[in-house]
Amino acid sequence: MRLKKEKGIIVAFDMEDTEFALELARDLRGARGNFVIKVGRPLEMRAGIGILAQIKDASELPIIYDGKIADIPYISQRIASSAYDAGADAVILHGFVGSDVVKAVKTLGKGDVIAVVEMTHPGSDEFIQPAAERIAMMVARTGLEGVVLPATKPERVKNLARIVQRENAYIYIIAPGIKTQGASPGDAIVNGADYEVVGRAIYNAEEPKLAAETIYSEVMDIADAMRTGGDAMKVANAYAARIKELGIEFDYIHGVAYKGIPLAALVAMRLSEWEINKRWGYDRKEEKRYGEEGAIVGELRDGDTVLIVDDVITTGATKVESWLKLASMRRDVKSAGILVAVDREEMSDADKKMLARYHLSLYSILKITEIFEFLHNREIDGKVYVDDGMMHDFKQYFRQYVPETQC
Ligand code: O7M
Repeated sequence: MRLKKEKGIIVAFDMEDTEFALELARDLRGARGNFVIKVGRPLEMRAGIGILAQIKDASELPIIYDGKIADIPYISQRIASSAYDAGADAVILHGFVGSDVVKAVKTLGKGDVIAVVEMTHPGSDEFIQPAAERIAMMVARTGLEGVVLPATKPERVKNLARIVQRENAYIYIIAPGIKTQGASPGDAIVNGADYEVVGRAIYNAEEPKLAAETIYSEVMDIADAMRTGGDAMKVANAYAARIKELGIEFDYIHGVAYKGIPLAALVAMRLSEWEINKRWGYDRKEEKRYGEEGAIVGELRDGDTVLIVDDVITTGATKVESWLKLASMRRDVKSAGILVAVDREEMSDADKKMLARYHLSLYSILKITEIFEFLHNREIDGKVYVDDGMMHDFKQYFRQYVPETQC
């Protein structure tokens, strides 16, 4: 079972009680959300490597063996091989040990290989951080499936994610340090990570399954809202209705990779049912290999007015990047603005000025505060998703992280 490049939570199984580990594995099998289990050395040392298969059977989830392998190529390969044979779908090794070790484990071809690029603890800044950019480049070029970046240092996640994804658009990024080490759920995902790793905040919680589900739900994801064809239609409908309601005029609708890609297609289809028949396209992530003409998929023409669609907006940086690419491809391209499902209301004045500079008007279907206010103490399918505690945390987050002018 390979890990997919999608948003989710990796639950760190660092507890030492085997029975409890198996109980949580069984609980996670039916939990709401996209979960993966990472087995660390504390549990493996207590229970033996056989615990991997037991947890896999109990949870039916992908299993990562986090041995943080850091030995010579021959030994690293043997450790990884034993872990795969015991049921691991992926293994974690240290990138700093060098490309020969990384290649040796990769050539086993037995499962995903994930390398630690930079770590969450302060000591990581002493020796690892100065080399992290080079480590990132090396592991991405070696064709590994995943990298570990520190959620506790969001700027580092952003920079390093850019480096690895420039080399390899399909690599997934996992980021530990959530809650107990100080990062908030979503901090790393907003900055380009795919999975966030959570250990103590789940396995030390009074109700670990509930804690896992709650943390998952804090990580907003439109993909979740579009899980089935019917749900995707509802989402497309909401976008299309908003376009009509606002009277946005455009010739071409562009989806920002990745979430904007299905959105552009679905919204264009939905609008065509209302006789609004427009061209649509999306970013090609591996553009460099194809040159300027291959930077997008879709037919953009000189003089087009472009509407950009995406799932959420945080700083707007990726939208500006997308717009500049489109504007440089054809003559006289004009902007009809950006439409997102959710405005996280986290844009600073500088971010807003940046959008204004390129005449990129921002439209959203919902604002994050509206969502929380709507869900607050409201029961949906027998469950209250935002109770007083979560509302309090949200307000605190908002006060702490959202630029002053927004509050
Ligand atoms: O949520 P916690 O703090 O209880 O656990 C964090 C987990 O992430 C734990 O399993 C650590 O080994 C791991 N981790 C870090 O905390 N920091 C890092 O820099 C790297 C990792 C990690 O997962 O590396 C693979």
